[in-house]
Amino acid sequence: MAEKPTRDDKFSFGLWTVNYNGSDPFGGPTRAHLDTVHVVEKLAELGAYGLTFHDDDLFAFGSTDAERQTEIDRLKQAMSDTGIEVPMVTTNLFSAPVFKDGGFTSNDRAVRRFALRKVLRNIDLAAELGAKTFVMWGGREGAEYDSAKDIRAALERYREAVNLLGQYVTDKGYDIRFAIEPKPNEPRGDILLPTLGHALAFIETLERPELVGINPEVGHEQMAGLNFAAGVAQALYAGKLYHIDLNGQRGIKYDQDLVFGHGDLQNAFALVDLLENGGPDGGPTYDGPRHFDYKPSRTEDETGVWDSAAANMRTYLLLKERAAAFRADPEVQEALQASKVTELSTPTLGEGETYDTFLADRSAFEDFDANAYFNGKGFGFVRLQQLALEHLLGAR
Ligand code: ASC
Ligand code: MN
Ligand code: MN
Ligand code: MN
Repeated sequence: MAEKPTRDDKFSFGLWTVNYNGSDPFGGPTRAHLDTVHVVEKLAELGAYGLTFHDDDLFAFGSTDAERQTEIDRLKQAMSDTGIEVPMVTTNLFSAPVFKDGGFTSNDRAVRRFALRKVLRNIDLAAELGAKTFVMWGGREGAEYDSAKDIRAALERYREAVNLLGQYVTDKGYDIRFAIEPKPNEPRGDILLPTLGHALAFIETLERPELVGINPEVGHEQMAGLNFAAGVAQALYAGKLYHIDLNGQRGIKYDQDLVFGHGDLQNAFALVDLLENGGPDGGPTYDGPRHFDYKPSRTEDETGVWDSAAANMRTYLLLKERAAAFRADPEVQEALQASKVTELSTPTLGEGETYDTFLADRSAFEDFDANAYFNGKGFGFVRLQQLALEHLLGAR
């Protein structure tokens, strides 16, 4: 059975996650606010290594400079008392009424200028606290009505903003990279850069694409009906997995932010296998924070909050253990061979083969009997998936 989490597991939590007070569009808070220092102490006790936050989680929007500094100092003290780090910081451009039509892409230019200044100030704080990643979730960057937003202009303003931020961290010499977090909808009817694929394409248009990657969230891709583990594999393939938000989601509905594994468990297994083992071909893995962006359900009290925080980490470690057993099982190795999963890593063309030699290879086409080739034989993918499921269930 998986051990208790340690700092080496690199588990981190958003301050807004354990501090979710239960408010939803239909009802108010069911829990009291938790003080930041208490949160840091509890997370350290549970075995996490990191805390992340939006500026407004740490000090309320509109705080005076003195109030802001008091909260920063209290956090710093808690960090040095517990060893908790701040690996990532993000800016809230979605809660305050002024951002009702977005921040970087509000139709209102003064709002866009204010949003950018808010972010620049928060980047200074991120650098001061040693954060290496700056996440941008553009929750209000979107629209409900097609006629209300010029999407091409909005993308151009988004690009303008991120280019400025890239220039800023470069000039300041900050060791910070940006990670864009996609989400298809909620709170806006449609959000810009709705999936990780949209974000990856956008990043290539930037002045400093190397400074910008993505922060995909399990539930956000699943809200779009997409396969999260497959999307993360593409992000790793592109060298763009700069951060990750782990949680659980059950199908295409509102953003549930459940505990990691409390949604599509088989896909969570595939994800942990990918992050830890690099998948079947042992490709690139991920060594950044395992960051949980979840919401303890509003039915829970404070004990339930810490139980749910611990559950995220324990589930991750259990899946890691099960994924290692899956990879080590000789029958799985044999099934991967039989299913030709490993054969996909062999280049389609031979070494040094040109289209001339390829066209001259009669065995590839003229003499290839496509109708008889498989002779009714299948790939055996179902057997392979059942082996994965049995490892996931602890039955092997
Ligand atoms: C973020 C992030 C989200 C949202 C959400 C706010 O920074 O990653 O998914 O903000 O948690 O409630
Ligand atoms: Mn979410
Ligand atoms: Mn998130
Ligand atoms: Mn979230």
